[in-house]
Amino acid sequence: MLPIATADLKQAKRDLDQSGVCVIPGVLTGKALMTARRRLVEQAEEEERQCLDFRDAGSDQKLLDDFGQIKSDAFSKTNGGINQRLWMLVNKGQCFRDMVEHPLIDELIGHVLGDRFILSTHSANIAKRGGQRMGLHTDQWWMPQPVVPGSDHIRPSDISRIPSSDAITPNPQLGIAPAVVANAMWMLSDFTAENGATEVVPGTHLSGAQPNPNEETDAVEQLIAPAGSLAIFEGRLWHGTGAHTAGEDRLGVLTTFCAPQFRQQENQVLGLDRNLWPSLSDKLKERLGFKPWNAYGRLESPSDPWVYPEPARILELS
Ligand SMILES: O=C(O)CCC(=O)C(=O)O
Repeated sequence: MLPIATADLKQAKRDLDQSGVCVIPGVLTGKALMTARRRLVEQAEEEERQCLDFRDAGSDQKLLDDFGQIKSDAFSKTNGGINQRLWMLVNKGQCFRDMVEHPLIDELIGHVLGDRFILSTHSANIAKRGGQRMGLHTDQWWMPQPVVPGSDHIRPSDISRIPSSDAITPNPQLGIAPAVVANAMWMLSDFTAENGATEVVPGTHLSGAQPNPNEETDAVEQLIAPAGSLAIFEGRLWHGTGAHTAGEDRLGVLTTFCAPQFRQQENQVLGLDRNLWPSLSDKLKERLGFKPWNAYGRLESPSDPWVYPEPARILELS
C-alpha cells in the first residue's frame, strides 16, 4: 500500500521501512518554494536557449545508431526528446545546494543509509506533455545479487541495466542486499495522475528483484501530492516517471544519495564549480565526496581528512 503523506518523522521512517517510500507534505513553502521553482524554470529555459538541454521520454526517440552506439543527438528535442533533464544542480543555485543539506535529508536519507552518505546525482526532471512513462527500474540495479557460496555468477562489472534472469527472479533463500541508495523527490509543482507523477510499486524494495522490463504489474501507484511535498524512496524500490498526458509541466528535483563506498552517478568532485568552494559548509563538502571514507577517495596519506579541488600532488621525484 502507498503510505499517506505524513509530517510525523517516526511514521515516515516506518513507511520507508515497510513500503520503501514516504511522503512529507509542505516541506517547501512560500518564498523557498517560489525561489526554487523560478530558479529551475529560468535555468531550464536558458539551457534550452543555449542548446544545452537534455531530453528524454519521447515516443519516437531513437537512442542508438545502426551500430548500436548512443547517437550524439540522442537526448535532444530534434531527436524527439520531450522531458527536460537538468544535471549537476549543485552548480546551479543556492536553493539547490540547500536541498542537499536539508535537515529532513539528514533524518530520512540517514535512516536508510547511515550518517555518512554522499550525493550521487542532483538533477531535475521537468515532465512535459507527451512525455512517455519511463518504465520501472531501481536505482541500484548494479548491485551484485547474493550468491550461493562457490557458485558461478555474473561478474560485478558485467552487470547491465537490462536485468539478468537471476536479478528478475532471485533466490529468496539467499537473502537480499540492503539499500545503498536513497532518493529525495522535491515536488516544485503539483504532482498529478496526468502530469507524470512518479510511479512506484510499494513493497518491492523487499523483493530483492529488479522489475522485468517485458512484464507489466498492476501494483503501480503514483506519488500524487501538492507542490512543496518531499518524497523519499529507497534505491531498491521499483519506480519511474509517469506519462504526462495533460496539464502544466511537472517540476521535480530528484536528489539521489548513495553510501560512501559506491560510485557517484555525477562526478561531483570533478564537476563542482571551483568558485563555490570557499562558501561551502563542511557538511556539503563531505556530501559531495571531498571527505574520504575510511581512506577511500583519498590521494596520498590515508589520514588526510579532506581532499581539495586543487590538491598538492606528489609527482615523480628523483
Ligand atoms: O522523474 C521521476 O518521476 C523519476 C525519475 C527517475 O526515476 C529516474 O530518473 O531514475
